[in-house]
Amino acid sequence: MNNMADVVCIPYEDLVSACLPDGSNNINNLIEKAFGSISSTSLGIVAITNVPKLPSLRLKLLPIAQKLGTLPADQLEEVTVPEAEYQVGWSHGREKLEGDKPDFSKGSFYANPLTENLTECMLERRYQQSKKCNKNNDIMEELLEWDESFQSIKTDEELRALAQSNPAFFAPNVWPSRSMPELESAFIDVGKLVHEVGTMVAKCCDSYVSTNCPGYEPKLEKILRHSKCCKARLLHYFATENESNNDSAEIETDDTEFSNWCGWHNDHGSLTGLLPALYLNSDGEIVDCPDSKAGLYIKNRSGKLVHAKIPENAIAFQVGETMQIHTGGLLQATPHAVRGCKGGKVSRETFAIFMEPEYHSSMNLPVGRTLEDTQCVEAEKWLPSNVRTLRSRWKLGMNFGEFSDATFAAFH
Ligand SMILES: O=C(O)CCC(=O)C(=O)O
Ligand SMILES: [Fe+2]
Repeated sequence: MNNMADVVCIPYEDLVSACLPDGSNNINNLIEKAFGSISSTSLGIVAITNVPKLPSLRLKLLPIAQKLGTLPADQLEEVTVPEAEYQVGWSHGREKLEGDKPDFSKGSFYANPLTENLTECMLERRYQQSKKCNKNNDIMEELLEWDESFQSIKTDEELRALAQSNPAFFAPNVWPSRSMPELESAFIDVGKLVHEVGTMVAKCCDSYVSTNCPGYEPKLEKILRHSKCCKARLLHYFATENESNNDSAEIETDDTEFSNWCGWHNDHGSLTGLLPALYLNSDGEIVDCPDSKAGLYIKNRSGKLVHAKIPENAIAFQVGETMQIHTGGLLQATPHAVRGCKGGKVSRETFAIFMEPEYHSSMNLPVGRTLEDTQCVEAEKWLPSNVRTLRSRWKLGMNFGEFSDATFAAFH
């Protein structure tokens, strides 16, 4: 059974030209095919190909994931932050897989590529806003209107108190500067590149949604452009030991058995950027994956299980549940999981960048779209029954921080 599918691809140059101000080169048809809820084959993922500088930056970053994952325990300890609930720095065995099993199959290193310290960055912005808000400065005006924390948080102390009580959301970055000094710049360079391309993808999403929902006020691009809340995750999937490769076996029908590298889930932010994974042997050499069935799987709108193939020169982008809410379900997140590699003692390295609104951003629907459109049963039908659905974590009136807390509690 070969259920390998190419994802919808958009050359980088076409993305750039779709973002030109006159809008004549829009790619609404491709956005619908990749992300749209009305497209039955949509996988909720798109690959932007031929991104300049990507191949060299990717090859600089991903091998570091393996080196980090195999550092001695005491060095990993130095970048492990239990007070931040392992949401910055190194995290291993802290997430729960389906069935509440702790996940030891991968290690993650989390940091924000846009700012070292989200709280300080927000405080600095407040200072700028208070200084300049009477001046006729278009960018500052847009930012002031966009920044919902400015209205709901009255003093700097209030913001500091919120940050202290939500370290998983606000904790500053930590870096293994002594044991892995090359990580920081490699991580930030790729993170910023993905964020830049993601902002263009978001603009094209705005264009598609505006065409299909007259009450929509474009917000996806603004979120990506203004939000400093961006969590990137360098992933090292440990080689699976003692499992033989039985290439003739059909895909297991049991989802839990199948998703042994990364359990089934929907991403919960606005847009996730994802690099094509690199497979390495234990000497750190790049190898072809010895198991043709290993890798990223997605369930499409009709529940079909698809092995997603991301071209090597591309950055993939996936719809998150926050984007699903903000578009009233016109664009939909899709359940995905990673199947482990059997045999060959090969590890898998990748990088995911979760681009999110800030803590106080509202999670409202566009005018003209209903709750039923948004948390559409179809979008949740294909999650394994023990994975918490969107409707169980999100209620109208929540802000992103509250939604994020509810989601975090469901998976930890
Ligand atoms: O490793 C991958 O390809 C996907 C990772 C993923 O889905 C996630 O971190 O949310
Ligand atoms: Fe994911």
